[in-house]
Amino acid sequence: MPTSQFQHLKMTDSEIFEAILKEEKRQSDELELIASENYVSPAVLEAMGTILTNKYSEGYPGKRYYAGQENIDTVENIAIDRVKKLFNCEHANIQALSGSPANAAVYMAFLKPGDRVLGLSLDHGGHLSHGHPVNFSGMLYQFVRYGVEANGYIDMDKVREIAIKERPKMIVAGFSAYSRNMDWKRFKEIADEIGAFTFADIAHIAGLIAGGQLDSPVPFFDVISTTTHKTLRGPRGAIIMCKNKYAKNIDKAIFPGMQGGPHDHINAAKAVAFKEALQPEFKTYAAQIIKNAKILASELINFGFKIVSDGTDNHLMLVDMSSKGRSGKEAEIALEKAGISCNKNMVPFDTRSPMDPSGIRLGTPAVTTRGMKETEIKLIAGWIRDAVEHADDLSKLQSIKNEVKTLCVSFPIPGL
Ligand code: DSN
Repeated sequence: MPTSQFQHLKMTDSEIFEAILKEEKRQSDELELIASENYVSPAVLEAMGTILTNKYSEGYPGKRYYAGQENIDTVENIAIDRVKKLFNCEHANIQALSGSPANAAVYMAFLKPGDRVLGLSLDHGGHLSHGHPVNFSGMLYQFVRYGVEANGYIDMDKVREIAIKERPKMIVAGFSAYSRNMDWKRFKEIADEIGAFTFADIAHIAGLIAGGQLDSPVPFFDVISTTTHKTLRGPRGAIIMCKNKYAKNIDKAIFPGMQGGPHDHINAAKAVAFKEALQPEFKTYAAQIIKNAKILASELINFGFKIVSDGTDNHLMLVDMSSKGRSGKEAEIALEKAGISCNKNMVPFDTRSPMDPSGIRLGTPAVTTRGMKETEIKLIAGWIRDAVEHADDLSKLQSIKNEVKTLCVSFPIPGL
């Protein structure tokens, strides 16, 4: 429902109402190229805003610590069944509150503090929760790292060399800024050579896997986590999937290990999103995300931008702004002034800092949800070029912003 129709909020809390209204307008009038963001359907939004938020339901369906769970159990069982169908996994826990807590639960289920884990470096596209020293994962566990090569690809022979030398107890495969296919089978073969557990964090690409466009780690890996709000297009949250033999460990790690009461309103919205992702249209959506990303990458390359690994197999790309004499931060700011959101990002082997890196990360899940295709993506690529090349020209940025708004009005976000 459009925010303007929220009669109660408008009456009781005009400050918050106004802020939400303005954010709705910002999202409507501007282009979202942050690779991890998306727009949920009105049905997902409705489920999130329900009285299920009033309930406490520690435990799992049929085994709760509080009374009054018959409807909550129905919701959770439906959500679990849908995840199993969507990803063809043996066991699913849908209670994780978000990606990092899900990953914390995975580590808790499989490791002891101090155990050695192999993961992709954050500055080569990994994630904070894959062992960065400022994150709980890097503080509690002894992470060793693999990275990408100069060509921007992970070299699986190098991963094997590091794994054999370091003998980690777990290998983590997953990323927040890597644009190439993951060789899940090879990761598993390497892990088997050294007796390590395999953990895939598919937060970024879960929707592309569910939509049948990318290979799945589920047949090979011991445990898989994903957030539900990126390409999967659900509410903010996460799930964990694993082989049946690890089900108890994962469930115990989530509750009582990590979390208290699950967020039942969010779990209902997850179930709604999983149903949407099971529809044939979702496959078309996932395929279009990748088509759009490939078009965006090739247009930008034609305009003289350097893209890490020279292209993409998924929904995202890293653009090295030094190819245009800009920093990532300068590009992010110029694009924001032009009505285009993205995030500054380190590129592999970056000599700059995380707060002022060389690159930006771009992704197509959100613009694809709006229905944008090749024609619109080409326009967007042109605006990116113009904004970056005229980053100091405020009137140019404003004129791009006006054009962005005109395009956005023709491709409204769902439910508005
Ligand atoms: N913040 C997410 C992203 O943008 O990739 C990862 O946690």
